[in-house]
Amino acid sequence: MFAVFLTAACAVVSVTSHVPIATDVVIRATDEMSAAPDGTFMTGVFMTLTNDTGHDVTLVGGKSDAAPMVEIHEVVDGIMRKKEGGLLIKNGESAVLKPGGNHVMLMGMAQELAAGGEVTVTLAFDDGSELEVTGPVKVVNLEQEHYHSGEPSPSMSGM
Ligand SMILES: [Cu+2]
Repeated sequence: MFAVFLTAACAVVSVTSHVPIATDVVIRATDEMSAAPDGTFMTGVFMTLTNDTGHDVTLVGGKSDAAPMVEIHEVVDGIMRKKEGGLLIKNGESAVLKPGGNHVMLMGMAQELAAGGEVTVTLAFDDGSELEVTGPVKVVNLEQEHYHSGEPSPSMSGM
């Protein structure tokens, strides 16, 4: 009995000490700007990840019931793209995932994501560890971030 109890206690410790801590998790509510050319929707997940694990970690991807695809993105010259190799968070440092910067991307969603609910995303790190984060779906201002690689076309939003 004692050995079983010890094993369970150790499992809890390993979960809390080897994964960064997520705070201020927000999922952006979709709108006409988040429609992909193939008719699906995509949106950003923003948060602060603080790495107190004792070692460097890299956020490499994730999964969510809300979307078939989850990618790690960066924004370069106002255009977002997949961040090759993932997002490195050095030990003792925090990574701020925000509009116009690095973010987690939910992709391939069949429906728009209305403000008001909650979404859970399981983040995956390069060492095989996972972190489940849940945040509210909110309207987030995206003026610094273009969701399409072409020029913004406000005139098309009414079509
Ligand atoms: Cu993105």
